[in-house]
Amino acid sequence: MTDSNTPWWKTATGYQIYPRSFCDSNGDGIGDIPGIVSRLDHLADLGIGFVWLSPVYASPMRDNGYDIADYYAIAPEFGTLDDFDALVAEAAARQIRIVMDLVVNHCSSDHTWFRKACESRDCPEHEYFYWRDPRPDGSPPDDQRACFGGSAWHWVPAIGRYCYCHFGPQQPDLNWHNPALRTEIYNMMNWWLDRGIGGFRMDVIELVGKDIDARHYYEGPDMHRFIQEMHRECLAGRDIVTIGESWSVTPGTALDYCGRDRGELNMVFSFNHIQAAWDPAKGRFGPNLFDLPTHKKILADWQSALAEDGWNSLYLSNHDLPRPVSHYADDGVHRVRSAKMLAAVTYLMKGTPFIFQGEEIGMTNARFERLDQFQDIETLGQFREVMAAGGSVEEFLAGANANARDHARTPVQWTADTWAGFSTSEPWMALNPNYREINVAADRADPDGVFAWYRKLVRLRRALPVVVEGTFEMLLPEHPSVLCYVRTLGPTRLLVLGSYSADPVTLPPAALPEGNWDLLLTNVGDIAHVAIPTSLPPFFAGVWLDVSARKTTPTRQAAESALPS
Ligand code: TEU
Ligand code: CA
Repeated sequence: MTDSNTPWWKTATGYQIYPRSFCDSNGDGIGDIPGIVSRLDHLADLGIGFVWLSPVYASPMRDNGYDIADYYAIAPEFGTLDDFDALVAEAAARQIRIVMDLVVNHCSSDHTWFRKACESRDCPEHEYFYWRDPRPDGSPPDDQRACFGGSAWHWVPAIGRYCYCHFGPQQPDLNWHNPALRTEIYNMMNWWLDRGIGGFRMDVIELVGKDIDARHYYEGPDMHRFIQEMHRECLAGRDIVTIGESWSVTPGTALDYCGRDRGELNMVFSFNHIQAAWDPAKGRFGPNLFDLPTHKKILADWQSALAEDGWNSLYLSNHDLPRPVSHYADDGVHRVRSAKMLAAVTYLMKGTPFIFQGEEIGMTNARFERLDQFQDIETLGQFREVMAAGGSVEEFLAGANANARDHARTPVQWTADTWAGFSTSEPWMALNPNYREINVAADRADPDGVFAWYRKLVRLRRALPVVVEGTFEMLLPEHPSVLCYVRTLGPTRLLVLGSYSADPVTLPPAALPEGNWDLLLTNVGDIAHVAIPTSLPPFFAGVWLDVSARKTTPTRQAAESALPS
């Protein structure tokens, strides 16, 4: 076991819940908080230590909760504050913390602050937002585009000015340069932290320090100053975890956010490995350009950058991303093997794993044939942009089918029953038709299923200090279809190998390090205690322990205790 000085969030595994699509308890077709409570035993069985709960605050749901209208209220469709407190208590009874999503770069245009701001230039709330006068011809101050399409400048006739909206026209950016606004945010954060939550995932925290006149949005000049102030006012001294989402952070800037002496955050969610597979011009709606050597280089750079300070988050999936088996491997004949391989190579690196709901049973992308099947504000907004620029529907649909955020938001498939056990009525979003074959009940009934494999990985993390504390060395960096690395802690070495190929792969015998390698886990049959094969079946994965360490440390026994038969 790791020593007592290791923070809980380094040995724990996280699990992201997108509440709208997780589990519906009252038959309205929308996931809710009591639905989450009803599934906590599933999470406890998986062995996770905390939940990242996507927003449950009051919201008009134009961006499914990432547009908050009241930071102190629970959206009625998700439940009540009492339901939320019950979730925190029931989760704690299972040693699971609830980490909330903090969305404070912007709020909803339905928020009282914005309503007041649009009534008068003189009220204090007016300066909670970024306003600029129109150009002489009445047009927006500049040509900045919004993430979800259209101009980033939203005209408010009653005020005769434009308001800055980085994402959607009903998501006005909060003016973090206003100390009164920051005080409102800190008071709200402390109110939730005092309710016993386990921390915050911070939505696009990279944007809070923006200088809009200089058009410097990402990692702006005041971002670190604000995060450090937030740390002093809200985070310091609390036994919590904080993870900042940043689409611009790099290995070169990561320690500025999460270095141990920075007084800022514990981790960042970076997207270098995600955007490397995106078309530079078309972004997520272009073709999938995934390339394993590029992917490995990025992962290795992040492991190296945070080897001695800071801490990595490890993930392939979240509510904004396609399902990993479909995006990186095979969601057909080798789906189960692919799900296991991707999890092993991703979650045994140095850092904290984040499992996204449904990933633990190998859920796949849906098949959207028509545009009207998409519901995400970004998909629909970017479709309008692409069409206005003369793009083709077919091309956009192909890109959206590969990479739209909607894939992650189809309801979790609990059973093969009507509505997949997600609800007793038609869900808000169509189920993936494969729920009859791919569902929690069926997968958990299989001792060799995806869930059983994830469960073993989570336990391995807790049982073997080398997983949490060991160094990381990427092997075969240039190999086109094999990801292989070794973790080392004193005499203990763990070797992890995965093949991304749909065809058998033969490794040169000298490719792998010397060692008395004893097989701990494999996704192909039960090849117990076999040395590392040089001929790898499609989407093969294996985890080995160097048993020459056995004589000196109880690693093997610890591993076996974590890997129930
Ligand atoms: O996402 C940040 C974000 O910028 C992504 O939406 C990204 O820009 C886009 O998908 C690129 O194609 C966060 C949340 O995770 C997302 O769900 C919200 O919609 C967004 O912020 C606004 O709060
Ligand atoms: Ca419901």
